[in-house]
Amino acid sequence: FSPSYGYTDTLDAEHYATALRADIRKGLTSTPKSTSPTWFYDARGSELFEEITQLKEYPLWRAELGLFQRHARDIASRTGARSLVELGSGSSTKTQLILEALGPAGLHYIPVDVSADALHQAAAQLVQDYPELRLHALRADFTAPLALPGLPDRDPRLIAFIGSTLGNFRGPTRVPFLRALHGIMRPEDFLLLGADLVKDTDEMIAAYDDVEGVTAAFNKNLLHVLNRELDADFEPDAFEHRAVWNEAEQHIEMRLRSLTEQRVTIGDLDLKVHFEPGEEWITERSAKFTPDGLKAELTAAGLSADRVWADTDAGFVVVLATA
Ligand code: AVJ
Repeated sequence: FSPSYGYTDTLDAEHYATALRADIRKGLTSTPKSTSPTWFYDARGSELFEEITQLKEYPLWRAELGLFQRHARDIASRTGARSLVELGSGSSTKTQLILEALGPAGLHYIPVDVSADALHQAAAQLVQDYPELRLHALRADFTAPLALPGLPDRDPRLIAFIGSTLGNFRGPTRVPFLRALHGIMRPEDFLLLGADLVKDTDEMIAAYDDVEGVTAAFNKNLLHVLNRELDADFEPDAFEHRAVWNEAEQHIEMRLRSLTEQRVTIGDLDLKVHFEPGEEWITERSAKFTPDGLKAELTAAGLSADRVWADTDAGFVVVLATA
């Protein structure tokens, strides 16, 4: 007997390639060059992100884990959810605490991620550990409108958007995104949000520039993805990893800095991209929040932050919001 799970891929080869090409063409012909962090997460990128979560310089992942260890029961009893939808589920490690608190028997769990490998790995393990869990993995880009696979009409749903993934949205796009989430929620549903807070600049930068160079490898993995997926000829050694705090926009920027003047060919785009010596390409933005700012954004999206759990040492909050 091997327990099974459902799987829907909304990012079939064609969708993935179309979205990748559009983003890379636009991003590498803009000034400054700037691309979406979505493309980091192939199998290797997902593995490197898992390593990042274990770094001493990256306390946010553990801070959120601790908040779930302390408050999962409270979250479960406040929501009474029988369906859990997780956006950007990755390895689903932390989600297990929520699953267990909600009661996995008969619970519908919909992990949503762009990485097929991460989804299959997590799903296979979860259905083995919780054979009565009704798991349906959804490979999708959750920044686009989401069609959820059949969930029971009755019973409240919990949408989990944890790990400070909301930080990947730029300021002006966050409220529209949250409003779209509000749009797929019914009055009885809940949103569980994890967000990293603004703190000491050096601490924030260190979280994206660890001494072991794991984050640098994660950043440069983008070049390997583009070489493979778009027939490009990026030379990873010709770029340097950088992490910078953007005070005006309240986000960390991960950048790839071109060490020399160079011209890169992206075969599948029929595009040659020129880099000045020292030119910096923004590969990810990771916004940091204040509790009041986050509440204001939720309110502007029609949501209300009913409960906030904080780790004040690490500077991280988990918010439970209602529609
Ligand atoms: C998964 C988007 C929350 O921004 O902290 C970690 C990704 N990038 N180190 C973050 C990431 C570099 C992470 N998020």
